[in-house]
Amino acid sequence: MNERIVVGAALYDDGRLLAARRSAPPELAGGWELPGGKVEPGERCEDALVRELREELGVEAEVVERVPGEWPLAKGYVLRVWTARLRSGDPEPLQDHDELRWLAPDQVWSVEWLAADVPAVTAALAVA
Ligand code: 9L3
Ligand code: MG
Repeated sequence: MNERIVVGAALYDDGRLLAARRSAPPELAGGWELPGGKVEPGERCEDALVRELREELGVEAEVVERVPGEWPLAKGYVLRVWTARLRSGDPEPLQDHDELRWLAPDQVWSVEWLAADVPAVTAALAVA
């Protein structure tokens, strides 16, 4: 069952990791996250991730590999993360974000990640 799973992408291009600043909801606004969102009933996690990146950023991405681990979110949701590669398009903040930033390895901790994303980013860096 894919109930209560949120998928996030450690999306890489040219060795840099994409961080997205949330503009909604108010309690998360201003925090940076790995882009993604809720898996729909019956949807594969990897398909949800590709769909979310298309909807939120207007890009086509390829899922590369699962980042081991699962991180708790509000309301019983959990965050699972995959590394992903940009195939086409230039990410734009189309939904729920007001800024995007490509982070070089030495810049990864220069943004204020959401609490759940801190361990997720740490784990993603370990596999990338
Ligand atoms: N969330 C946290 N970190 C992330 C993502 C993609 C999502 N990297 C949280 C924020 C919301 C919930 O999960 O509370 C659902 O995300 P969305 O569908 O609003 O993107
Ligand atoms: Mg989202």
